[in-house]
Amino acid sequence: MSTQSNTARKVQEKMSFNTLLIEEKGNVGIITFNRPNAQNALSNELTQELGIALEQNENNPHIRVTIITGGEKVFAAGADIKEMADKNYPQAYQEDFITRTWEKISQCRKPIIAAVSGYALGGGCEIAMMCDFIIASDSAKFGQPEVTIGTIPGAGGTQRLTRFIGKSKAMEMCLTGRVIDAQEAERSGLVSRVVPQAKFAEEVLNVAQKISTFSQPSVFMIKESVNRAYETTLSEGIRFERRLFQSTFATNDQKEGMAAFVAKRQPNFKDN
Ligand code: DAK
Repeated sequence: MSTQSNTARKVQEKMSFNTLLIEEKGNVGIITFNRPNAQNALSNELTQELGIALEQNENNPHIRVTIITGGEKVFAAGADIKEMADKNYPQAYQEDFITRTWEKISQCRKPIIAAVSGYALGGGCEIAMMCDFIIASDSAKFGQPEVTIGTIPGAGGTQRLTRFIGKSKAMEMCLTGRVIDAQEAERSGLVSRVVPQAKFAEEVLNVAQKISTFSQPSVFMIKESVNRAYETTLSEGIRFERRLFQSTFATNDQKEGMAAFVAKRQPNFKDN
């Protein structure tokens, strides 16, 4: 595709969202929350647009990895409190309050990296945890402060956080609303690593670009297999992993990858 039509496509995509910025860098799609006056609060419009943007990336053969970020200052300060403040229970229950629009991230097959700078609170922390892994800048802060506004985490905060950092710390964070910094998040296993702010965007892009160079069947299988670890017993998970591992020997990319290693050259994966 020509550079001119690429640019036209990007402009068109940018114009179609009110609450997100959309970019493509190589094979990486970058989705940036864009509600600077509301600490990127996750309004219904934003989560709907996020679902659409992710679906576009899933369907776009040029995009192999997505980065979700809030930019340098804040990832997201949670669901939009002003929007939900007056909701009553029958409404919340009948409309299955904001559940559908939040599901998309965990349904994507292509890898999604959360790049967190600044606050990731409440639904912001929950969205980051729905991604495949979190890279934090040294300014990142994570918390589940819902208890301080008379409610509880509603998009996996009590469940994913507990699996990631263990019961004691998750319980303390959810019961007190205590916010942890990037270093504590890394020590606890919530984030894969912490990168200085000055190098943050570049480093996250490098990680995404690296993943984008690998055979897509292998990448999808790894993602499916790691996620299976959260949903099944160890013996079932090991059996699942072994079957996927064996199935890679039916791909040309396994032949190519191993032949390239033996020949001391770079592999040329074709996703088949
Ligand atoms: N919602 C709406 N507006 C928000 C907001 C939020 N979560 N966070 C900040 N803002 C707005 C502020 O009201 C303020 O607006 P104006 O007054 O200028 O109109 C503007 O953003 C700037 O914020 P601050 O003046 O407060 O900025 P500070 O730097 O002083 O403080 C802060 C930054 C992030 C520490 C603070 O804004 C803060 O504590 N925000 C609220 C954090 C919070 O409680 N978050 C949890 C929200 S509950 C579910 C899915 C998700 C959820 C539930 C269910 N389902 C799928 C079922 C999630 C629930 C939540 O996240």
